Amino acid sequence: MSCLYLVLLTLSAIIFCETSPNRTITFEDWFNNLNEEEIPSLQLVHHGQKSYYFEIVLKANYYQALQFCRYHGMQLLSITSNEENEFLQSEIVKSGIVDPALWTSGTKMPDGTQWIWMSTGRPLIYTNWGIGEPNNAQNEQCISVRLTKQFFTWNDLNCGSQSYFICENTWSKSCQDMLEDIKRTSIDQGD
Ligand SMILES: [Ca+2]
Repeated sequence: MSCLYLVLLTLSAIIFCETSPNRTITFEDWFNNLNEEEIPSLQLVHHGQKSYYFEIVLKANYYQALQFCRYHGMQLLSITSNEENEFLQSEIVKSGIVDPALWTSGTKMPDGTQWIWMSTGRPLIYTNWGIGEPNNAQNEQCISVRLTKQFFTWNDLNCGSQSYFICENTWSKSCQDMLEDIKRTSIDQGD
């Protein structure tokens, strides 16, 4: 995705501030109603050098979640630090989504043993598995995150499970500077 496109996407999100519809839609609903001439902008949350999109209406399996994120020029989530993990936890707390799992791009599908982030191809360094996880309870090769009343932890799940998910974009430094300029200008103009 080009830097210009990222900036335009962000501008669209700032200007239109779309909110999620108050209904659950299926992945098939979404896919069957795609309009290639008018790809909707997503409401992004910016943090550090990443932007995130929290999909908490549409449920999808792991592969469909990958597809959705790529359709919007994004990647399915990767988590590389405790600081990032804590930010994601705080955002999910704000969203009020307690209990449902959300897909990340974490998986061991390539060789069945090594956990990687599919979005970057890199192995997991930082982890935040729940107690007893990963347990491969039901042929579980994909990683979800989940907020319970007490904990925000990772769990391996069957990749065919239906879950919400989080997409991400990683910004270059120059893009980040442009984004900060746009936000400052937007605030100065009282938008
Ligand atoms: Ca598990």
